[in-house]
Amino acid sequence: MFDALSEKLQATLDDVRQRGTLTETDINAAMREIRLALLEADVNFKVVKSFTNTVKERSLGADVIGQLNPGQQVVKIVHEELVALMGGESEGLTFSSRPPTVILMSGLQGSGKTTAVAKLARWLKEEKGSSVAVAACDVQRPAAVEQLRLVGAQAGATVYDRGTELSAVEVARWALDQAKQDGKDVLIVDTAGRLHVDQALMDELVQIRDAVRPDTVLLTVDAMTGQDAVNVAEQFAAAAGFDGVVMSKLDGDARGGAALSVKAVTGKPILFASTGEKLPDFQAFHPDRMAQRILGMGDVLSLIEQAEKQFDEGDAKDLERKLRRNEFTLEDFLKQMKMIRKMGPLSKVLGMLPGVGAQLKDAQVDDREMDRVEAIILSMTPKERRHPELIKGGRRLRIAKGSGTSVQQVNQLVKNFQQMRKMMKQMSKGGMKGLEGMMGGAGMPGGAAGMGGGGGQPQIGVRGGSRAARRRKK
Ligand SMILES: Nc1nc2c(ncn2[C@@H]2O[C@H](COP(=O)(O)OP(=O)(O)OP(=O)(O)O)[C@@H](O)[C@H]2O)c(=O)[nH]1
Ligand SMILES: [Mg+2]
Repeated sequence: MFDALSEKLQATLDDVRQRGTLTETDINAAMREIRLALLEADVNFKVVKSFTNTVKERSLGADVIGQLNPGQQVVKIVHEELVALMGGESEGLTFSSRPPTVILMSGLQGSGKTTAVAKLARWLKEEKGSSVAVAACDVQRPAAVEQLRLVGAQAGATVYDRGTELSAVEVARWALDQAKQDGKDVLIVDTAGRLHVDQALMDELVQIRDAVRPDTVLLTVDAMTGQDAVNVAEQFAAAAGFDGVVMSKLDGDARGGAALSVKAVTGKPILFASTGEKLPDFQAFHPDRMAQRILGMGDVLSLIEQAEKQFDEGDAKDLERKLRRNEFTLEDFLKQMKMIRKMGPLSKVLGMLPGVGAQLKDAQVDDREMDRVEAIILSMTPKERRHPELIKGGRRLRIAKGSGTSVQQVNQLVKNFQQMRKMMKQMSKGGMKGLEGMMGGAGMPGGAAGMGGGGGQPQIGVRGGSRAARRRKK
């Protein structure tokens, strides 16, 4: 899914990202590429136009924020707009405060409704621990009832069916009573499809809706039908209404046009993605994760975002100045370490840096080591943090006791810090940036700029860091 689109967008954005500066001409060229890629992915042409216009406007007007270069900002904007295009923050299902929560499934014939009913039942059971019943309200064909009996049972749901003896509305009403009696958390109502959106279909849907008053009406659309799926959704929105989309058969859809257009055209988000014939092939749809997958940048984007949140430019400048003047103290070090830790466990932060993931396999990252370093520094007086050379004899013992460590560990930290400070001073001449330097990796010469680990090598609790650094230099 999205393979071709993904490839093209990535090529365009990689190119943009490499540039230090971006002219309006560069941006125009990039937008042309993006427009073509989206059109080839079968995205609705109006949607494409408005998408590229927004991205262009925002890119031209972007402020220079924090650590991002213009190219990175464009990547960020494209990502944000892709997320918005697919629905932004998805609200998910609405659950009733008085169970059962009722979900009504609608859609054209063969779109994947019955399959989606069973998959959703399973999903609710597994993810939310709900007790789920499904109602067989497709009474057009006996086979449809039989199909739901089968897949509903496989999904672990109670199946309410009356064969084809009653009308769809009657079955729906009866099933709701049953669900109440049985104390079910959720009732999902399967309905009949038609070849086309017609009045009879809409009338029946509206009648069932009025009978069971669903908390959420879902529309299943077949992603493989591309823009047809979007047109169908538009017709349903106008005629019967719905709250969210189940995009089915995404596994058979190489282009992704329907998934990218449906929210913009109907105003309703995709809530679930169905990606195969088996019951577990079903996921809640997360626009942000999907956008990341399309852009193929893994976690680089979330790193950009988090770095932006945690590091303000003023702090970075301040740090650089301190390093240059050799005024960097253990207090600053603690501050830096805390900033990094706010971004998540160290192993995760390092793993998010491009190219570092693989190296992490042999570099063990130990967050406990950082806990220890933090405890030691916190046990020092402010004066000691500014002048670590004072830490001798009795002071060492006091700090070790206060932090629950040993005198040797305190010694080691002070020694490593002094070594590091020397090294950082040298590096700062080559354009030191707060994050990179403290991470002891990611392209910094020397690699290990931290402390706490054993041996003579200063480390920030990253064992095997020197080996990784050697490999990086190759
Ligand atoms: N590959 C793939 N096949 C799917 C998916 N969802 C449904 N199908 C298949 O699509 C066909 C139709 O699915 P149904 O669930 O019966 O569709 P329906 O909308 O209930 O059809 P009617 O009841 O006839 O209106 C079945 O063969 C399903 O196995 C999916 O996500 N991926
Ligand atoms: Mg069906």
